[in-house]
Amino acid sequence: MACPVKPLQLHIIFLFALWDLCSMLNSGMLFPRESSSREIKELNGLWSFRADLSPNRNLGFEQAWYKRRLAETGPVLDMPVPASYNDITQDSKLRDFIGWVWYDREVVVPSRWVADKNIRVVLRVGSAHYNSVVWVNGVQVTEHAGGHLPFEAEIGAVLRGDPTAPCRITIAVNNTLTLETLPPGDIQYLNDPTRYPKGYFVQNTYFDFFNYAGIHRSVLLYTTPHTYVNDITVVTDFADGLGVIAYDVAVSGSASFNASLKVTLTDGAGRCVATATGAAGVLKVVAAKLWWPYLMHEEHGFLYHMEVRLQVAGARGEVLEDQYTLPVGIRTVKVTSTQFLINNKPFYFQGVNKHEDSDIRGKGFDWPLVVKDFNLMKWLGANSFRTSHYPYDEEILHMCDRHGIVVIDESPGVGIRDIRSFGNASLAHHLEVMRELVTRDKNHPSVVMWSVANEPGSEMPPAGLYFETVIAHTKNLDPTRPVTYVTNSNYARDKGAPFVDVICVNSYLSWYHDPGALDVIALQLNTQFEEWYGKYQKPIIQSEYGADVVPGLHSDPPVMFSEEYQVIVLRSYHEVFDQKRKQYVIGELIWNFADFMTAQGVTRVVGNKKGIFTRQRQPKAGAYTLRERYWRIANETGLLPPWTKYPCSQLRSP
Ligand code: BDP
Repeated sequence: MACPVKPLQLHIIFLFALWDLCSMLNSGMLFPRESSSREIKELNGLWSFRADLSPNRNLGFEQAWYKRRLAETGPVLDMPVPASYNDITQDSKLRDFIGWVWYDREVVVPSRWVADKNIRVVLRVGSAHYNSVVWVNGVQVTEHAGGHLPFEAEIGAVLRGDPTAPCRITIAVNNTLTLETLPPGDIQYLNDPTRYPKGYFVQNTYFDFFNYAGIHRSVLLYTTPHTYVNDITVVTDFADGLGVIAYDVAVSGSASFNASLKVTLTDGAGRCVATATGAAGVLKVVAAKLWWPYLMHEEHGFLYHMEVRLQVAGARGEVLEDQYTLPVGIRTVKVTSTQFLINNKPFYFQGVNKHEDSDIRGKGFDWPLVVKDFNLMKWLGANSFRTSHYPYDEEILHMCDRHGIVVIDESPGVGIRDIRSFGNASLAHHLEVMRELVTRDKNHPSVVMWSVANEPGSEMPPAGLYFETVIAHTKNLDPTRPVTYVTNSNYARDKGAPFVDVICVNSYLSWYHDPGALDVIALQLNTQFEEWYGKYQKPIIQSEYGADVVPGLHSDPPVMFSEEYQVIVLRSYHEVFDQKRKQYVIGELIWNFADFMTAQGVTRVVGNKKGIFTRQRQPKAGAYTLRERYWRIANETGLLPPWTKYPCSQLRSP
């Protein structure tokens, strides 16, 4: 008997039902895009800035600085947005400041936006570290807990309250980390009056990067019509050349009940390849072009464009429209006990770990840096990176989609090591952060796996239930992607490993363990892999390995911190990777792509120097070692067309 629904569709509809049932991702966080119905006004540039230096850091709230121009409350500085504020001035107090800082600026809002009640005016902050409160003309419009992720507020009502007033936006940001924030930290008061001045405190953190703060990503205003596309979810699959995109559109606004929706899919040349109607449906693409990773296919990073057009009848019978276009890549991801499959083909992560970090800007988004980093990754032959140790700017993920760079998308759950950070309040916040992260990044084809944490105290008793809960929650939010966390714990005592899909393990052999002993790496790494695989039978990624290098420091025989030492560490690891990647090792991510700033301490010489590039993005010897290796692996797969083949002899190696 003919089956009315084909198995492929059945599979995808099942995944979707699961997604719908569990995720409740209805409140969307669509990336702001201009369209015939949406406008954007960027608010990047110079803002007024004032750190609250009062002993309890609360003067700004006590004196209600949000009620007037910040410049009227006291002395202000020019502060660029986006940027971390820490390295902008010559003041070390500001570099290491903990507490509330205040930003404000006035904005000219097009009068049309204010006059037309059918227009929603939304204020969006790409990210601010870490906790923020936002006011418009003295009225609080939103607050948000946590950095790295966007938040927004509809401000039309405030603007219309007094259309003649200039629109003043005030944002207060607090970088204090507590045992219940992500990442966790804690404030320690040092009360010995013979050693510290009164009220002296320090911010302890459990991660190895500088605690940069401020408004790190774009701030903008955007408009939508009153009834609007609030969210879109797509899940893709394919079989026998037929691509399938199951979509679900969440509509919000007073007239959402009588909205009609048309969905049109176009290919790279703008040709329409599929259409559908209704808030949920399936687009079928004949002879579909799949989304492939860089170096896995000649045409990597292929994207279709899915235009969602929503129509509702206005009060006078006129048609009101909203239009949003989402880039979509058709691809699948699966994990077996030994492989990571993209489009049913084994994928090997030959990649890097990164940081959002650079001179002067700190963690502030910067296009030249982003584009330079993509050029370097492609030069290196890297096909992937992990967003260690927090979600990166959405523009970076768009670049990954377009360039076919595969992403392990990590939450800011870095350094959950104090037993008190496994309590209910921390867990609730972690679940909320995962919800925000999946909501933001679920449609990126480049994102193939979620990482819920880095190097937590996963041997501690509460870690089992904690990670079982966070991982199950993430799988509920997104049943289509594997979930992991990155561990450096002992394989036999790791409490969360039973719940992850892929084992991601960090080790620093001949560095933190057996420093200087290069000859133990191969043996110990082999043991590491055999033990983890033996116990869990899950594929393994070496999610960090590496060695610090002071650029330009040479030594033969190699000693720690020299360029030669890093090269030998890398080669010793590679030897073992080459044996194990024939079995169950599915990837290697160098620590780190580039040198980055850390807190001051006796183990760090102006930051962490494990980069294969300097902080200014110049290659160290290790970069050439890795480049030679990555291109050799890429060429081995036999998938590359001749134009990408790099004869290894042309690659310089020290
Ligand atoms: C790992 C951490 C990473 C550090 C690295 C190092 O995951 O954040 O920067 O060690 O010490 O354990 O270089």
